[in-house]
Amino acid sequence: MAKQKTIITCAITGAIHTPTMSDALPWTYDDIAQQAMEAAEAGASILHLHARDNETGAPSVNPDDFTPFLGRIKQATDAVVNISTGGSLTLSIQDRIRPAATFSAEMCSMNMGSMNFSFHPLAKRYKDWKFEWERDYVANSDGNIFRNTFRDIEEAATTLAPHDIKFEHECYDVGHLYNLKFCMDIGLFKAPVFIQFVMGILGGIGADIDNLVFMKKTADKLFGDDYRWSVLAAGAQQIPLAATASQMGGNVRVGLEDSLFIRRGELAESNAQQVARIRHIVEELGCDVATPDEAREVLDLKGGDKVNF
Ligand code: KMH
Ligand code: ZN
Repeated sequence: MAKQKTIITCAITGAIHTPTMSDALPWTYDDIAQQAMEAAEAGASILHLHARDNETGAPSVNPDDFTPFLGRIKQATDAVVNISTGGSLTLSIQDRIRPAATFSAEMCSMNMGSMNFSFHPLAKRYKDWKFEWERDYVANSDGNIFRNTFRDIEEAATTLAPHDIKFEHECYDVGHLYNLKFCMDIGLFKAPVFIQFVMGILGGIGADIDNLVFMKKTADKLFGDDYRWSVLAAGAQQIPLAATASQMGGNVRVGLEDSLFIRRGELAESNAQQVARIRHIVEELGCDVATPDEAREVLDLKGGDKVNF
């Protein structure tokens, strides 16, 4: 059997948990479009996208804040567009799924459990904030629940079902894999699912190799070999764990949404720089990187001509 190619997802802009503490983080329509195109050029076959209000810089789930960059990305690249349904910690699931439904994207995220998704330690690290709202949003995240109840997941799944969108099932801990299995058993999602092991978020599982192996073994136990997977490690372990995942037969996600750095202590210049770095490592380690059409085939996507933008 031919060796599976590595799919690189790039998550372009921080919205839920990455304050704008680097000038490289794109948040305007133009910069999101530009960096997404460059990331695709560098080898990302999937672009995971959030939007920001272009006046306040706040995370936005208003489809009008997606329109200005979605069309440009589609015209300039054949990358798969994956729209976030995470939105922001404080929004309802009904609001959060609106962009994915409006644009009937090929993919969207699906967060598989509720958690105290917290990044409040950052409030002590920074003094000057790009946007004033970020100070309180970050500091108060220790008291915030990122709500993804079974009822929320069911609502998202049933609302989005007619759109034939492939989900990136974001699992932040081992229990979320069991949540996914339960949801599959009651018919909400069909195999083969695409699972993103999300590691290194405070409130979820830590980003280390033992935990990655445990997540993978648990997923093997629950889903057999009828699933695809990828790793997103937030922060310093982003590139090291992605490299490890590629050697374990998994796919990788990088991007400034999850880490502002290219290596320890050095801010990344762009999303494309992170994509180029992981691509180089993966190829040096003997894996080939998937093109967008190869990613479409592996993940059984509906195709870029069936989206609504
Ligand atoms: N940045 C990830 C840790 C979403 O967009 O639905 C969380 C995320 C969630 O990507
Ligand atoms: Zn996201």
